[in-house]
Amino acid sequence: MRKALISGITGQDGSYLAEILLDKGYEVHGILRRSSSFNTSRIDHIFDQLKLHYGDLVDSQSLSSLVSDIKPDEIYNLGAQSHVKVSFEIPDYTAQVDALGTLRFLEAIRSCGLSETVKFYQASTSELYGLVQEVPQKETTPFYPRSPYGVAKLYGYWIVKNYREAYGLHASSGILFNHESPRRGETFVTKKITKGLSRIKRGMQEKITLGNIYAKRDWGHAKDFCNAMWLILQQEKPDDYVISTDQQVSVKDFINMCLEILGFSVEWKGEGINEVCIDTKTGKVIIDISKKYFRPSEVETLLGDSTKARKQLNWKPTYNLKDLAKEMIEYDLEEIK
Ligand code: NAP
Ligand code: F7E
Repeated sequence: MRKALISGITGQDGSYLAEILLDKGYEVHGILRRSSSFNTSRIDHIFDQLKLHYGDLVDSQSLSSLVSDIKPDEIYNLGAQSHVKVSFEIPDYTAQVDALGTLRFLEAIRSCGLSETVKFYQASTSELYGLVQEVPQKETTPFYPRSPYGVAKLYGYWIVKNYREAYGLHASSGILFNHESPRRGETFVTKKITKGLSRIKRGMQEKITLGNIYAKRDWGHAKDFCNAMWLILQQEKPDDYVISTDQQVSVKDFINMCLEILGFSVEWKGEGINEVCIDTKTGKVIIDISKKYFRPSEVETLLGDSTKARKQLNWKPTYNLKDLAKEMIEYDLEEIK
């Protein structure tokens, strides 16, 4: 039986990837961070089928012990401080986990003498492109990260490439563009919108307050993107791949899509920080803007070109954005009930 070890198994992607690997018959091990309260809600439905171990990406010793005890065939490094805005507030910690955590994992593999047998997947990101140097962005597009998160992930990307070249490790990066799901963390913009608007619809909340609604993203479904992670590690040779839907919309477009799904009739008024969205039935402001949610340096636009993955991995997304938004809203409405 093939064995996989996942860091970040309690996160959005970790939970979908664990399901995919269990379905394929893997023995799935996951790294759990110690928390004062339960942090396994995304994997509770498969909890009994998983082998969970305490560990942390800032703790080299825990990574080495896990790698040497489990001797996994595949390692998926999904653990990260993954919030871009938060990375401006805790840049040192973000670098410790997202940059050096990747190095610690690679060193654990090397020091356990498993360089020739383990396949390593690195959760890389479209945030590497930041202030985009080319449209659309593909594997050869120069990087220009715009946040401590992006810079930390840039180190992760390069150290993976270096260990591949220096030690022959089967180590690959998936450069994934934004991907969402009902399990998305509540402080990311799509979930904040679907959950907030669902609560407003049910009369449980007055309004949501957002930041830059003119930022554009290439949003896909986490399930589709986690399938790509597995495909990347099944390739004979390690390599880096952009994974994206190759379509772009603004945050405001996504809001309007969700408003339509929920049956709101609205009017947008004002500009910049004074822009508001008014529910025309009640006359109430349901969305406003605050500087609080703007970033010190923003990634204004991201659009992927996933031709390489589509050709070499035979991968393509199966969800469109409207189906994704509907699935998120249905989940949120059900949860509110
Ligand atoms: P997420 O929901 O925020 O999950 C992050 C996971 O990392 C959680 O399991 C978290 O544990 C764990 N973690 C945080 N700090 C850790 C540490 N010090 N040691 C060990 N584990 C730690 O993120 P996601 O959306 O699933 O993303 C998965 C990965 O893909 C991340 O590396 C992210 O940066 C990257 N990525 C995400 C996207 C996207 O759009 N979702 C796009 C490109 C790349 P707790 O549950 O205990 O907090
Ligand atoms: O922001 C704007 C915000 O936080 C998207 C992570 O998974 O994807 C994610 O990073 C956009 C930004 O995702 C609010 O300024 C407006 O332009 O949902 P987000 P992100 O920063 O793109 C990448 C690929 C990753 O790798 C990351 O790990 O939406 N925005 N108003 C807002 N964003 C948030 N969070 N909250 C707002 O109120």
